[in-house]
Amino acid sequence: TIIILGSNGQIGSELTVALRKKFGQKNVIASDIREPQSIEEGDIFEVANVLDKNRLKDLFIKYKPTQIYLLAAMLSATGEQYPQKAWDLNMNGLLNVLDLAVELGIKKIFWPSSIAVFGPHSPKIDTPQYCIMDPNSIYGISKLAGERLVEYYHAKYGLDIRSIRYPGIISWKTAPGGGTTDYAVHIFFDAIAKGKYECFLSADTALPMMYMDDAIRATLELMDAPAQNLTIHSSYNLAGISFTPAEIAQEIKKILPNFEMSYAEGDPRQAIADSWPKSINDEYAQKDWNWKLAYNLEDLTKEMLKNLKNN
Ligand code: VAH
Repeated sequence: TIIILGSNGQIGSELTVALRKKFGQKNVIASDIREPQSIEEGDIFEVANVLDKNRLKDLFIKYKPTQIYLLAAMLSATGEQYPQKAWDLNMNGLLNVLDLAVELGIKKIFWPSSIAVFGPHSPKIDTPQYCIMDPNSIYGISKLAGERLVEYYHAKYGLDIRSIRYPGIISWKTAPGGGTTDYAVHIFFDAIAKGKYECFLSADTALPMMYMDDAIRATLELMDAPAQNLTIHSSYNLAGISFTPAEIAQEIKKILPNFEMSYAEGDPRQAIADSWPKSINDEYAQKDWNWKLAYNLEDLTKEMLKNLKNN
């Protein structure tokens, strides 16, 4: 069986659907701190707080998972409002899963990192797998510490834990919660609903982004890769596509000519975005597990507007 912790989130909700398709509905247990809005007939859901180690242990003993996906975390913007909670959730949630996986012999774990692990002194363009990493958001600090932990648990206990440094992820099914890259999701919702969007990042703020379908496929392909091919045991860079708010607005205008973009000044998320890379080098993902991106900015824009129009 497969357990996803944080199954209600932006990635978790779509990963749960993909895993049920891949492994069968009966073999996938979705779990989050509260019940989701809707549970389909036959779906298995368990309420659990990843900070409640005993509850997690009960779940792991009950379902004997061969894989665990830990998606529960507090993202960058919310983390700056509640730094102690962000650190507690992101670090102790991970430690609970790592220690229980060692204790119970759970074979494979997926844990997401982020481009947020890079900071002001990291190279901004074509950021490499290995470089200076001085994150200055609590979320980025917790993800960098998490990467050090997962590499340690792999080396010390032989844990097969795999990870991706996700760029900003763009999707339409579940709204993101408290991220800095969320503008690239909200812009589509507002373009359809209001024909205009006021962006909280400046027009020239380039960030690495990725369409959700690519992010989910990358996750499953990494988890399916033969362990002996993997040379990175912290977290794999994944490049996605880099664009600015002005560029994505331009792409939307090709389909919705009357769309109007405006920019708000002084949003605290600007400083977080400015500390992150503009583009990422993912040669290790290409080499170790043959990663290939499918959706470019044009494809992503078409998909998002098509799905939101029909949704
Ligand atoms: C955030 N969406 O904005 C997340 C992600 C790279 C960005 O980590 O915090």
